[in-house]
Amino acid sequence: MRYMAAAGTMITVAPTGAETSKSDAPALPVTLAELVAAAQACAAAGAAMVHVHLRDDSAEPTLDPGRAREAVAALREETDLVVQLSTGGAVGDPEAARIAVLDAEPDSASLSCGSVNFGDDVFVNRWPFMVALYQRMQEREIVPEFELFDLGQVTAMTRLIAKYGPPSGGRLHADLVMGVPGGMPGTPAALVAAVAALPAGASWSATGVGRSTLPVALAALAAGGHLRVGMEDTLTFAPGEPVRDNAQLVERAAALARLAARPPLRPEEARTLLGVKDRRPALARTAHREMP
Ligand code: KMH
Ligand code: ZN
Repeated sequence: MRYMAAAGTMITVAPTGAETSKSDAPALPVTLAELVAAAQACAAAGAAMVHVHLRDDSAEPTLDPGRAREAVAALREETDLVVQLSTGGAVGDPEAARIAVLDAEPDSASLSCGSVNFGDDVFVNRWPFMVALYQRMQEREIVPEFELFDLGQVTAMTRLIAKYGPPSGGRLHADLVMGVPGGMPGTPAALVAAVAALPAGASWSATGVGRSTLPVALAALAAGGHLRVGMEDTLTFAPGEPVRDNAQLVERAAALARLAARPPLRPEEARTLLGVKDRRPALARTAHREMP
C-alpha cells in the first residue's frame, strides 16, 4: 500500500459526462458558455483540472472535432485549469471519433484501460484501441489519465507502459473510477486493493459514482490520493437533495481536503504533478494568477 500522501490534493471536476440527459439534471452544463462558467466556478472553488465531455445543440453527447477545439480554446482562454478531454465519450461511440478528439490538443486526455459493463451497456476498450490511443498521445505530447474501472485494468495499464514506454511528460497518473454498475465497488477495501497494485511512484485520484462519492473521497484522502468529483458521476448531494451545481461538489471536496491537511493544489501545481506541456499562449499564463 502506498500511503505516500501528496502534500496537496489535486481536484478534478468532471462537470458533464455523457450518460446523463439535460432533462434529468437541468443544472448539467451542456453549452460551451455553461461549460466555461462551470469551469470558472469550480476553479474558484479549488479545482485544478477539468475533465470534458461535449454536447451538441440538442444537449446530446458528441465527439465533434470542431467543438472539441472550441472547448479547449475557450477553457484555456477563460480559466487556467488543466484541460482534459474525454476519449471515452458515450457508451457505444466509435473508436475513430474517440481517437480524433486528440486532434484538439488538450493538455491531458482520458484513456480507459479495459472494457467494462456499464449498467445495461458495455463500455468497450479493446487492447489495440488502448495501444493506438496511447501512442497517439505520446506523439502529440498529451498526458494520459488512465481510467481504471476495475482491478484488472491496473494490470492492463502497467502492461501498456511496460510495452510502449512512459507517457508524455514522464509521470504516470491514474484515476480509479469506482461504483460503476459493472466495475469495482466504491468501497475503501476496493480502493486499497487497487492502490496497492499501482506501479511505485504513480499519482492517482479516485472517483466514487453515485452514493459511493463520499466514502471514496474520504478513503482516497486517507490513502494519499487526489479527488475527482462532478456531475458526470454524482447527481445527488445528500439523500433527497439534488446537486445544485458542480461548484457545490468541488467546494465539498476542497473542504474535505483541507480537513485532511492536504489543501487543493493550484492548477500550476497540477501541471507540474502531471508533467503537462504548457500550450497556453504567453498572455494566458499570467492572466489567471489572481485566482484563490
Ligand atoms: N461515458 C463513459 C462510458 C472517459 O471519460 O474517458 C466513459 C467515460 C470515460 O466517461
Ligand atoms: Zn468521462
